[in-house]
Amino acid sequence: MSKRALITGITGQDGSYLAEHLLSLGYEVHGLVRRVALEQPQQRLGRLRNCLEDIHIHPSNLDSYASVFHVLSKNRFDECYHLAAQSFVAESFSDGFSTMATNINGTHYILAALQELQPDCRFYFAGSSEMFGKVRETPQREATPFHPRSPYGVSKVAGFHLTVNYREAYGMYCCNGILFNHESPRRGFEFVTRKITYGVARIKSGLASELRLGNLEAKRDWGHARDYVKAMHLMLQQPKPDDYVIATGETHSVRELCEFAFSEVGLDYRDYVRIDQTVFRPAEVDLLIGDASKARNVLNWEPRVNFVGLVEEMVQSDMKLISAGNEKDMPREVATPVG
Ligand code: NDP
Ligand code: GDR
Repeated sequence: MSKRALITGITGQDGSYLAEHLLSLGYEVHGLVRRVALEQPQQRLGRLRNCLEDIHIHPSNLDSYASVFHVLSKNRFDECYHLAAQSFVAESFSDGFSTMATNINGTHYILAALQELQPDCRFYFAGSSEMFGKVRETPQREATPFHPRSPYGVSKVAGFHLTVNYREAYGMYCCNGILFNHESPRRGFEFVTRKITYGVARIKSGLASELRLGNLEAKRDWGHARDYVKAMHLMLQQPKPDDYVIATGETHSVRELCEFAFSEVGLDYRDYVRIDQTVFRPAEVDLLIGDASKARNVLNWEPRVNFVGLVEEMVQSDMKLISAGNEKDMPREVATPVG
């Protein structure tokens, strides 16, 4: 009998790759999807175009316990990957309340409903390197203390501890992935990697003449989403539940990212990048670099794509997107207003 998995946030970057990965392993894949997405399938289900026919969609909103409870009372799952969240750090400064509500309550609703209805279902929580924030040690590992720097980071620390608490209090199989930044051609346009690679493609194609960015000195450990969803699955296959850092162990600044991305199409970023003070955040996470030794040793997990490969893939994909004139996939403008 094939295993059944539920993915919250299946319409997002990670949800789409995870759905494809689990299908390739023979899973029956179910996803929670907001009703508004079902009403605009072209735009909102676009990342699922490769597998939409093969998955089971349940309309549900994380903001309602009743809606989560309803789905879990009607369907049994072996594994639940809880990926849904307001995931844009900058937006969490603009509206910390809704980020907290979705990210903390949403996680609590899923855990509480699972405990009530199917406590044997294995649970994965999408924790984040943003929990380390103002880092206390470098590189960051599972034992590094948290010091979040945004409402988003605070919400993920709360989700992390809720997950540990359900594991300890009720003996449930609950794992935290502490994933460092991971990107892909399916990344949202508001995140800096995609903003840059799409901006590069627009400039190269003559559709734009500049790219406005904020802090170029921030450093991140960027990996590929396709590699990272495999680690999520591996975490739920172990004899005991645990928490794991997933990272490449390489760090680069936003400036280096610009340098690589522009040079991929033969341009010099200094001719096009303009600094926009409105894009700076009230509190910044300056440096992230992860130590994924535990995942390497216990899960036998290794990232396949490095920074250069990732940037190349994203730039080439955005060049193709623009040359195909695929308007429906494009945002009206690249610049994102952030607090
Ligand atoms: P995305 O922003 O691409 O996807 C977020 C998903 O959450 C979407 O499917 C979205 O649905 C859904 N969602 C948001 N709010 C609600 C709600 N109220 N009810 C139901 N669904 C909701 O994120 P990623 O795929 O990049 O990330 C997946 C998870 O991993 C997130 O929790 C993120 O915080 C975390 N994470 C991501 C990292 C990264 O680098 N990508 C690193 C570490 C952690 P809709 O399409 O309807 O908006
Ligand atoms: P992050 O990703 O905040 O690390 O969260 P993002 O790509 O938004 O920012 C990375 C760094 O780039 C700097 N930056 C800019 N960022 C954006 N978005 N737009 C700009 O114009 C810009 N200019 C500079 C930022 O200040 C920051 O330092 C991502 C999300 O996926 C989270 O959900 C996830 O938990 C973490 O990664 C790990």
